[in-house]
Amino acid sequence: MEIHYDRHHRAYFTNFLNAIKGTPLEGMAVSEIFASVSKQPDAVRNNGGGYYNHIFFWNNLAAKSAGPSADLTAALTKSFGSFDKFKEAFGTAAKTRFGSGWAWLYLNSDKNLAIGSTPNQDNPLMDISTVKGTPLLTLDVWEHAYYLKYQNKRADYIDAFWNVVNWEEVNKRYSASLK
Ligand code: MN3
Repeated sequence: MEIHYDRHHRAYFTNFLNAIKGTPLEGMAVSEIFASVSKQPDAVRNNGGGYYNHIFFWNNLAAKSAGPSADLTAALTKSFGSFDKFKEAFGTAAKTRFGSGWAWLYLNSDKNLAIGSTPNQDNPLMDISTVKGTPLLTLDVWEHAYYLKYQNKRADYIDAFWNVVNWEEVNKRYSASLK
């Protein structure tokens, strides 16, 4: 985690700042940049995504994991059948993302919960993403996220993720996304 945070994440942050330096993007919110990222150089897409996705990921981790709120539980049940089925579907999205990328729980434009994954450092706020909406929960499935501890066992890393999900944060994101 220390290497992930202090080296990988820092590199995206530094490279993102360098990529937007002296351009109009410097004055824009990152969500605005993502909304038209298809018109930007790859350095903005990849490093901007790497910068944002990691912050979003750290904030949905906590030492102690409670659970989804009553409202979020009801919505998860409506969309996926049950909380366990949601975990299974999210896990499948994380396991089946070929190569490097991210798994997401997000709110789609119909205000329904959906699960998907993005390649590389793309995310659901980007205009070029096939998975679009308001992100609520994410898991980094780049090898750098798990290789030191789990080696090639991505599935074990995904199972362990459920012990450290910061549901309080996800609950807040969910209520905010409905407004
Ligand atoms: Mn990472």
